[in-house]
Amino acid sequence: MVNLTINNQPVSVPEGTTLMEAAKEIGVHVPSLCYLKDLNEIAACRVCVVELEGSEKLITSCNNVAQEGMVIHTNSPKVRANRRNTVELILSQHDARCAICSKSRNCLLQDVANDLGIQGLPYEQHYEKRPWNKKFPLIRDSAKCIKCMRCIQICDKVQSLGVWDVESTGSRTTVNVANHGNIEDANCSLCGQCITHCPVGALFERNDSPKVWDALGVPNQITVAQIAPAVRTAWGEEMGLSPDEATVGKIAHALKKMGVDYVFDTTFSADLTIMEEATEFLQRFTAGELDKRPMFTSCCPAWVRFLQSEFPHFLPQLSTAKSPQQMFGAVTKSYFAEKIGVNPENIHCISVMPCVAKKDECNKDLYYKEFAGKEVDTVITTRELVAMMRSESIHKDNLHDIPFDTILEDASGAGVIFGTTGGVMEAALRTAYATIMGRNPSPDDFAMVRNSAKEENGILSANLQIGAHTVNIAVTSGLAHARTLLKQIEDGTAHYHFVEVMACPGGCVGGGGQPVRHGEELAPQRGQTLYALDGDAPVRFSHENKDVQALYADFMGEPCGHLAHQLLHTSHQK
Ligand code: HC0
Ligand code: SF4
Repeated sequence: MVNLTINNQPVSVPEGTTLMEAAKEIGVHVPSLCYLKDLNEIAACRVCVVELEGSEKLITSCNNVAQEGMVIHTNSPKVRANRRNTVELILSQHDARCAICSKSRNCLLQDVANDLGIQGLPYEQHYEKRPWNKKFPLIRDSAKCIKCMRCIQICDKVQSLGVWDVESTGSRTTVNVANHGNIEDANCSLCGQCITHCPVGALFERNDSPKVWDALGVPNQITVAQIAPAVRTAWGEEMGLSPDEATVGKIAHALKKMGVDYVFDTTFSADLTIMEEATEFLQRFTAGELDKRPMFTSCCPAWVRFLQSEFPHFLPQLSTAKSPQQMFGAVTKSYFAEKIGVNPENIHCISVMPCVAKKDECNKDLYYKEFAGKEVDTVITTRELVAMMRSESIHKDNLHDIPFDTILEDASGAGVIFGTTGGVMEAALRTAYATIMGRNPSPDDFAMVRNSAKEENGILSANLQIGAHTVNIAVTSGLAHARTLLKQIEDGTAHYHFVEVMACPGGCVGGGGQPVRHGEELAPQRGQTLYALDGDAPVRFSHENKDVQALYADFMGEPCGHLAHQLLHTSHQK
């Protein structure tokens, strides 16, 4: 252990602990704009300076480690003056029109400047506004970038994509798409992790809420909304609600208040996806189609984009099942439209997703009888949903649980856990087991697939015995982990039958469209919320979803049958 003094308090920390972490041990917060634990400890912003007694110069606390006998002051007059000057210089190169910024009220720079009492700038402001394709789902505003390098690090180290890079040198140093490229041509998966790790408003999603408001105002148009599993775990964070209070029924109520005609749960179509995907898996598995092993899940569009751009030879191994979002749109504009007697042309399908890549996935077209158009018309993120609630003056105290509309209402616990890493696999295994064995397993029999983040390389693998069959499965999240797994499959060191990949660490609960709490990775605790909902659910198997059963009986026929293929499956080739 190393003993030192911070702000006149003694502290003992293990060797190698940074000064910032040591201060945290005794409840002292040292501000920073760039620091990300284990990912970005490069002192790019220099806001985290502290005073070391006996040293002329201030030192940065995020990348200097505690040493025996150090006497540190984190907030001395000298520190405050230096920190203030640093932040003033950053602000002089930043478009600080906070009232019209996407990150206003949730911006680290705003917080630090406010905490330092900065109310004017001694420097003239200069910032560069570069052009950007505003139609792309991910937007970058160069005038807001503070060169903290977080986006570069998260994209490089966690997603192994390297979309962002440093450009120019000295005072002209900035961040841009690597190799001076365009974002459309970069291998951007649209996972949105750069957005959720940007401390300011330099990265954000395309705002599609105006499209929703417009759709709600079109006379004689029916609006149908679906709410993704992971949204329920996080929207309450922005509204001051605990996980217990922030129910999905309240989101349904809020959407109805905004004027949406029908509100459903994507969990319904997650169950439908399992019916298709588990059937497809068993067909491939029992047919011994070795060339198509492993079968990969296909419901994460960022993962699909990653394969399309970097590993196209694996595309035939993706399940052909559409994602629950797209299946929901397809069912809405076929079966549901017929049930309510409305022309699908007159339905606007809205998705509320934790995800940025879903804004791209929804560009797929549906062809059904005379209808040719989008399955899903508009996708908004959890953050956009909360912003819409605010703009409609919807207060948490005025919301209560309402049920989803019929006839796409029922939802199982298996569908709910789709929103967290391992959830799709677990749900599929529950149904695959029932199909093979003719009886349900205990719902928690496959709980061993839940903790891929705890594995050394982030890849959880297991050999499962189902009757006479041994099924080798793997689960991972984060594209760097996925890349490792693909390399293992390519070089023959790993052999699986079925693999689940979600691009965002922890799965959709940690999605790029979820609310941001700077410095906190909330995916694990949001995932626990989904497991608790599954544990309490009256139905825990996708194949026992009554409305899914009715859909097959009344309309769709058999899983993987002719109509199911037409409406619920797709090719992922680009
Ligand atoms: Fe997900 Fe999904 S679980 S990808 O994360 O499969 O976005 O929540 O909606 O489609 O259901 C996201 C979340 C979904 C889909 C579902 C899947
Ligand atoms: Fe979207 Fe979920 Fe994939 Fe993240 S893990 S890109 S939130 S579908």
